[in-house]
Amino acid sequence: MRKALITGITGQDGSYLAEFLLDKGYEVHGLIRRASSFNTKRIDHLFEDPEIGNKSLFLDHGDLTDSSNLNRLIEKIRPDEIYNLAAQSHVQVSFEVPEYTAETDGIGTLRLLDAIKESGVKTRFYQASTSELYGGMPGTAPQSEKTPFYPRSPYAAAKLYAYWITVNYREGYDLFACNGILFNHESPRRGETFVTRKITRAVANIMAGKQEKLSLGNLDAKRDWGFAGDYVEAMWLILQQEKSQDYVIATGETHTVREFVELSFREVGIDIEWHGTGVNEKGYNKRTGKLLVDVNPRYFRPTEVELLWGDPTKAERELGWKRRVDFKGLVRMMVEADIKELTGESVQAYLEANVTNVNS
Ligand code: NDP
Ligand code: GDR
Repeated sequence: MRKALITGITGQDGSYLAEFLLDKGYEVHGLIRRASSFNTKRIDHLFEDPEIGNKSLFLDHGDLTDSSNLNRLIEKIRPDEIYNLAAQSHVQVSFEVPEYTAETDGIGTLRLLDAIKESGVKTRFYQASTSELYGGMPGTAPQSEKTPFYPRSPYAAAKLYAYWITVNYREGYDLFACNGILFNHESPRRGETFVTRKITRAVANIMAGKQEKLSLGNLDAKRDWGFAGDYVEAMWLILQQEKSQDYVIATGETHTVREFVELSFREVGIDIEWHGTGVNEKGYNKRTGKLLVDVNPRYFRPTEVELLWGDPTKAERELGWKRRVDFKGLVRMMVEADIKELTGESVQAYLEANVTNVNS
């Protein structure tokens, strides 16, 4: 039985990856942080499965800021594969906690790599690198493994260090260490403060009469959004190759935040009509004239990344990987899940029973 260690197992990607690896017959170990309340919501269902719970899935307390703990865990578990997904992953928050973000996302990666090197444990290491590395490089899209980096946030700068220290330990100490440069990927398990989930939750809340309107920041930002479930397969494939290398994982399409908003509301039968520009831009229900979306500068970032658009050619050719869920499918999946979570009903059933909410 192969053993994998996942840092960040309680996060969006960690939960999908744990499912994926358990399904492949791995023994999965997850690093979790001690919290004052339960933080295992995304993986609790795995423990409820008698085939998996207590047999193939194990959790250990730890933190990427604590080297002695990481050294001990690697010695104890001796994993065949390590997926380093743990991070302070919110770009806007990284402007508020830059030093902590650097400690966790940058030096945390070094701590893990060094623990592997010092332990002598033969393992394969995956680093969760990000399209944020490309940041503000003008005139370079779609972005591939060859595109230069230009980080535009404390988060991206910390991840830049993590990227290069992974390359350095690969070259210097012959570790099997790879970067997956993943573009944005979302799901019904996405954290509620990332823009996609914020939008789909707001659509569900507005439909249920629990929220008046949705306030957003930059509506013109463009992102290459895929489905997290597809992306964890790519992480695994990267570690199954003969040679350790770095790969861009993306859909090859880019869309604005505005398009994500429009499509999400369309899923529940609402067309958005935009008026005004910049901070004065507002989105109305085209049929009723009701205000549904506005812009709040508190969601602007000191430095913004305007365009991310990935070129997944290398991954498609060498890993045989391709995204299954497209942009429309992703929006539909997330809106449906949020309506179901809030009302217990499908979108169809909900719309039939609440026609007035759409039109009022
Ligand atoms: P989430 O924010 O959903 O999950 C982050 C995970 O890291 C959580 O399990 C969190 O624990 C854990 N964590 C945070 N700080 C520490 C720490 N100091 N020590 C140990 N664990 C910690 O992120 P995603 O699942 O979306 O992303 C996974 C990784 O991929 C991250 O590194 C992210 O930066 C990167 N990435 C994500 C992309 C995306 O679009 N989702 C794209 C490219 C890269 P807790 O639950 O306790 O908070
Ligand atoms: P991002 O994701 O910064 O790309 O990082 P996020 O969803 O936070 O922002 C995407 C774009 O939407 C704009 N935006 C808003 N963002 C948020 N969060 N809230 C808003 O109200 C809002 N309004 C507009 C942002 O300005 C931005 O342009 C994610 C994270 O998962 C990182 O960890 C990962 O590395 C990258 O994706 C790839």
